[in-house]
Amino acid sequence: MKNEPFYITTPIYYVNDVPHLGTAYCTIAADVLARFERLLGREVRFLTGTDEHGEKIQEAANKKGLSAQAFTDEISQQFKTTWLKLGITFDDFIRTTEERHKEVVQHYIQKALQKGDIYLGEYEGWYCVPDETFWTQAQLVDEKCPTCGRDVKKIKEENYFFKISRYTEKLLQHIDANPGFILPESKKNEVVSFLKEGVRDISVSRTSFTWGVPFPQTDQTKSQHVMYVWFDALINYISALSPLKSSEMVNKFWGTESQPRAVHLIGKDILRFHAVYWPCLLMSLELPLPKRIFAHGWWTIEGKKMSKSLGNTIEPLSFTQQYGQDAFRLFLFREFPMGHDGDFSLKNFKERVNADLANNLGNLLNRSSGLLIKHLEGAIQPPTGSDPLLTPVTDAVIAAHEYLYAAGSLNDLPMERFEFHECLQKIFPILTALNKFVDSKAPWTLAKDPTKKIELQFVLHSVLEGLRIASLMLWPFIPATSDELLKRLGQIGATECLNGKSELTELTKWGKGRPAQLIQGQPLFMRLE
Ligand code: ME8
Repeated sequence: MKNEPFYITTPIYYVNDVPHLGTAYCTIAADVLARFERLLGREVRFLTGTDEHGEKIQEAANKKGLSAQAFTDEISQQFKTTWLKLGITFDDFIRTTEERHKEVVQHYIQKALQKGDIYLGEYEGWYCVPDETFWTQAQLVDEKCPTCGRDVKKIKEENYFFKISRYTEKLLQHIDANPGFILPESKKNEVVSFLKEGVRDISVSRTSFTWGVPFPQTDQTKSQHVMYVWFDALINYISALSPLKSSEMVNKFWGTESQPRAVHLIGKDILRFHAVYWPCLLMSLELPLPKRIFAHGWWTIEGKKMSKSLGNTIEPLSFTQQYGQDAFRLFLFREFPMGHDGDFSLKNFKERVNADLANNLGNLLNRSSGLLIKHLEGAIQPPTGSDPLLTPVTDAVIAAHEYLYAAGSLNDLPMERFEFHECLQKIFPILTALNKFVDSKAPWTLAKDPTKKIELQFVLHSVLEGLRIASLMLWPFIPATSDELLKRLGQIGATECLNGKSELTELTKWGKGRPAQLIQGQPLFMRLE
């Protein structure tokens, strides 16, 4: 619904690494959804940021011979700059080392302590530093971390523990009552079985290092505890809404129990933290749960696990400088559904860009605008007339429109369920049908016969009308291309929807184009060899 607040978050990224394909994928996906919602007229808040505390970051800083603060300042800036250069439209960038975050973490922990949900104990077991995760002996696989396969270390230290079991039954009920809470379905099932097995109380503080948010001191301990990095990190989703200053942002973007607003997009590796620990902590704090947690799959590169040591990571900035941002953005969601794992290969990337963008979109624009300039003085009009050969085009427009903007309940569109792949599969048939229409009508032949001028007009105006609609629908995925195309066609573009002057769902119907003068330009996409 128009004007409704919408809150989308990415994970906050650890600063021991720089932006790569995996983090770019998640951030771009959140950007696509943020743009889609803004285009619909909603008031969007899009949060991303960096996760800067914990043992792993302290070790990484030591290795570089920098103070943890200097180290995190440097890498956090790198994330922010990369996202800005990639055209990511985040509204806020939170760093866990910021005062505004730390004070909220301490406030909430104090609250959970007062509630009696936190107690002092001793942890003895295994710890995976790269994943910042506690494991029991029985959970290890071949003595290694069961999720990342790396070495674990034995630790024994005083920790505060969170009585998570107090909330797991309530969480199971919530999951059951809210089918879209954890998506995709397969991930929901994983969470449910994990919960049903019974969850052990979890450490929420550490004592063997100091790089973290200081844990509120209690009478029971003399040691200085710092927050366990995951409990510090998860709170970012609310601390960024300044809950201690006023309840305005929290009410608006976090929402209420009956109208939750927050949508957390995460990778499948961090599902348990988001879908189990975080909701239980929120229940303890008596705060509403998020509306949705969506776990996306993992990318491999040319069939291999992406890793720094293999040197096969994709650096998003240099890749997009070479191949273009829109091509990259489209490819990420065009190949496979977001809940699946997928492989990034240059060959597939080039084939996809050539088929979808150079041929289907770019070449169609070139062909039709060339003829329009040559034979009709570049004059664009909404198409008048009819032809059964056009029906597959208008049918494809109706089908895409239905699916994108009206399917499901109004408040839960396929894009909001991260069905980006499926949405693209509804939009691209418009372009395929248009290309077929052009081929069968052969406007280059019509142009040779002066008695066929009306038909020629109808064909070219129809093609440009179809291109107008498809590019508006594609704007969240390929914003620069869409802006350029609509500018050349002299049509209302995203800006008018964003500033509330036009209604996207009206504008994307057949026949809503306006008379204009075509502006010719360079091909939008060159074929990649
Ligand atoms: O986990 N394909 O941060 P992070 C797809 N700080 N996604 C990938 C990927 C790949 N090959 N590699 C990594 C953290 N990712 C915590 C989050 S949130 C409160 C704290 C994704 O920098 C991964 O799935 O290790 C995860 O969602 C994200 O990158 C951040 O990972």
